[in-house]
Amino acid sequence: MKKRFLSSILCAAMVAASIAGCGSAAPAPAASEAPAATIEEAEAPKAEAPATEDAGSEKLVVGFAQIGQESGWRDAETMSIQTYAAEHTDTVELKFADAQQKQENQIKAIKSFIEQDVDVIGLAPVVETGWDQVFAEAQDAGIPIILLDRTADVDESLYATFIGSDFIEEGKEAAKQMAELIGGKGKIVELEGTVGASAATDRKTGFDEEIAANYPDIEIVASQTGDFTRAQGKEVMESFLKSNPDIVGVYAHNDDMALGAIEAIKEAGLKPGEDIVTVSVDGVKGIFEAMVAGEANCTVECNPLLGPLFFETAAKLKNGESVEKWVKSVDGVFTSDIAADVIDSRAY
Ligand code: GYE
Repeated sequence: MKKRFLSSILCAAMVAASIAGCGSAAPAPAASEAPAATIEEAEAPKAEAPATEDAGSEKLVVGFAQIGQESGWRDAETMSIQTYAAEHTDTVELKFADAQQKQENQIKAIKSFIEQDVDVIGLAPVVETGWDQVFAEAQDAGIPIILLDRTADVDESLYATFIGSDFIEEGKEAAKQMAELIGGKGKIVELEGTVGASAATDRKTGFDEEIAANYPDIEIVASQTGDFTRAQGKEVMESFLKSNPDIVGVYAHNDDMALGAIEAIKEAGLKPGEDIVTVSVDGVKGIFEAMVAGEANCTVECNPLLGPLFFETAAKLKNGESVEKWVKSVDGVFTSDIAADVIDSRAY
């Protein structure tokens, strides 16, 4: 109990520090620097461009190859991008492709953006490998690529920048939170994200390494992919529970899978949040509701509201300005103790 209390103070302090940081930070990078819960401002409609603006100035044309609709997090990101475009039709044109979870569809979309000669291509790579050729084609056509929210395993010269979180750090933080929740010992299971996705590979590496290095009495007895979806999170958790009846915790690489796992735990006649604790990543509304209901324990935030920063970065690239190779999001950690206090301020 004491530990939980301390962790809630830590969370509250982090939130306070982030809010303070938000207020004093420079406006453009603030979208990524601020915790998602406090950046609604970045999504607010901007003032219309003045009528005097050069009527002949070209719009920024951006193609974005989205992964699909696997999670609440993904939907929030899509909404952030589309809302920004809809609110800036005077300066921005968005060509949006939903690849329905398939790399081949993302590659087709990129090729079509190249044919249409867009100014900048944005991509959330469903998996890390297999991009060299199509990225080289974009480079030959003089079109910069922005990697949004997931990284690609290619030479750095093939893309302009990566905008997103540090998944290894998220995994390490999740491990610390899990250890605290279960008192440093016990058997736990891990629900992995999409096989080959940077967000899954790194969240696993960070978590597993932190446990192995610092918590010898915690054993990860099973680890399997649930593809970042609620349905598969539930399905995999059902089989975990059958073969490992004595587990005390579940770590899920995203909240949607944790929400699926919570359903499975309940159907097995156990109490999620008590008999089996949950730690997951993202910070979507659904996990806050579960925490308020006492059925989930902790989420490590990962900001999906990247639309404004994405377009601002694309505009810089079009103007030939330099951008950092990694624009890192700074995210918070939320435990059930403070969920009720912050749930209304959550923007996604
Ligand atoms: O955590 C998960 C989504 O790439 C960071 O993808 C993103 C991850 C996010 O499906 O919910």
